[in-house]
This record gives sequence, C-alpha cells and structure tokens, in this order.
Amino acid sequence: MRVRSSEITPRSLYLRRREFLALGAAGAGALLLPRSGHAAAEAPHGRKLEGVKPGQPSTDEKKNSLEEITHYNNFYEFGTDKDDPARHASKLQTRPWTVKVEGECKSPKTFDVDDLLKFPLEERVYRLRCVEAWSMVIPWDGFPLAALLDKVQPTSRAKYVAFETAVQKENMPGVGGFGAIPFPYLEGLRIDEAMHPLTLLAVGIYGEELPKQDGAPIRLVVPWKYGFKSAKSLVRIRLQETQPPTTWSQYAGGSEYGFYANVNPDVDHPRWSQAKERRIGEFSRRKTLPFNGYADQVEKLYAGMDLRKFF
Ligand SMILES: Nc1nc2c(c(=O)[nH]1)N[C@H]1C(S)=C(S)[C@@H](COP(=O)(O)O)O[C@H]1N2
Ligand SMILES: [Mo]
Repeated sequence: MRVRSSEITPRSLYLRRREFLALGAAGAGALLLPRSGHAAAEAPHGRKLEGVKPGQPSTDEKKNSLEEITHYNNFYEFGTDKDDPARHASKLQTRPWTVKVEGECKSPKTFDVDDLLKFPLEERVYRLRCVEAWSMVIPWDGFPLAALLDKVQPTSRAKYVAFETAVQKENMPGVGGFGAIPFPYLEGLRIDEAMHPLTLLAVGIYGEELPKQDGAPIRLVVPWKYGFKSAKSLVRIRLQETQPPTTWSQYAGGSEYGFYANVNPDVDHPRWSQAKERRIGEFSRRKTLPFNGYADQVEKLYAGMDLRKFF
C-alpha cells in the first residue's frame, strides 16, 4: 500500500516518509490507527467547561469522535506523523500560560489563560479542511477572536494580526530537529478576517478543555481557510500595519502555501488536486466546497480580489 502524497505536507518530509515506509516500519494504516503498544486510541479527557452555550453557525453534519479528533493531528512541534501529537503532546506544559496581545492597539494586555476561559463560551461545530485534502467536523468551544481584540482597542493602523505559538524545546520532539520547519509557528490574518464572527479562539472540544494535541490551552480556528491557518497553542497576538510573515507561506512550503489560503476546490496544490477531500472516518471522497462551505458568510471579504493570485 502506498501513502498518498496528499497526506503529507512539504516535499522534504514527504521524501523522508517514503524512506521510512520503505523500511517496512509502517503501512498506510499507520496514518489512521494508533501504534501497537498504545491503548486503542483512548481519547484524553480534560476538565469540563462550564456554561458553554450553543452558537451559530454550526453544521449539523456528523461530528468526528473525540478519539478521531485527538489521534489524527498536525502539530509539527511534536513530530510529522499523524499520531505523533497523540503520543508526545502530553509533555506540553499548559500552566502557567499567558497570551500577550500587543502592537497597534490602545491598551495592550497580557491575559492569563484562566481569565480567557471566563469569556462567554459557545459551541461552534465547524468543518476543518486541511490543505492535505482530509477533513473533520469538530465541535469547538470558544469565543470570537473579535471579543478579545475589542478589549485592547485596535488603532486605525491595525491592518493585520500576527499570531505566534508556543515553543517548549525540551517538551517538543519536533522542534529543532534535522529538516524540521522553523519555529515558533507563525500565522496571520487581515484585520477584517480576524474580526469576522466565524473566527474563533477555541479553548475546548466536546465541552472539555482543549486536548493538548489540538492546541491547548488556546488556539485559533478559521474554518473557511486551510487548517494550517488555525494556529495551535497561542502565546502572542500582535496587531500591525504590515502583512506578517507566516511559517508556511514564507519559510516552509514557499509558494505552495499562500497567506490567504482560503479553501478553494478550483486551485490545486502544486502536488495534488484540491477538488475533493477525505472526511476522516469515511471511505469515499467528497467534493470540497469553496471557502469550505462558508462562502455565504465570507466571500464578500474578498470582493475584487483575484483569489488565484492571492492564494
Ligand atoms: N502550532 C501549530 N499549529 C498548527 C499546526 C502545527 O503544526 N503547529 N498544524 C496546522 C495544521 S496543518 C492543521 S490541519 C491543523 C490541525 O488541527 P487538529 O490537529 O486539531 O485537527 O492545525 C494547524 N495548527
Ligand atoms: Mo493542515
């Protein structure tokens, strides 16, 4: 059995994976199943979140199980295999934890994550579409990023928002190794994308504190963009006038991964088609929808832009 190139991200890692498979160490099934020696994909359980209200929009599509959501991950700080985060992310230290919000705003502030957990929380069931052509349906618990940005009062010069995620070198086996992508993982949004009501800061899944492999204690979720935009384990949010450099568009995948990265079935990745996707847990592939099915809500943000040019 061969692993499709679309399961893997940058070319160097794809080639390394092929070497690994050539050793006969694993088959394609290893992408979906936990390795032997680990209890059958036991879902980790975190503290229950209080007072989470149902929020809109939420899809009524079948949700992926907590088991699937926590055993098929991309979190390169813990390794590049889909089960590496489940195996290693327990080492991530999530307390004490602060998120610095700074830059072009009237009242920059460092938030303790336990104060962020006191924001009014809602459940949003969103599709997550990875650029590698797989997808899931995840019930996030969180609050709009706009609610946090409102607290620091962005100035009129705040045109973009830069996101930086945690680096705990001693706890993250994927950081600093040979061929690893550069860390910290950097992402960015335009200010109107950041303020859009769909854009969430997630602190939980299925009503429990976020599992570490999904980006505990707090992560970004931007459901109309490829999954790499949804940065995990945030430590810094910076409002700025200029478009920030981002890991995948500038350092790792080069021209393969754009700053905008809106889900678009008509623009292929240089190495695979984006027309279809595999929902984790399902066998046949389904059509990918423009803006991952959120076009009604977000298309207007890009009026007048050539979305091929601005991938
Ligand atoms: N810090 C950090 N955030 C990250 C990544 C990562 O490697 N490091 N991977 C991204 C990618 S490619 C995807 S598809 C999603 C996966 O989220 P999930 O594992 O919770 O499904 O996280 C994104 N956020
Ligand atoms: Mo991804």
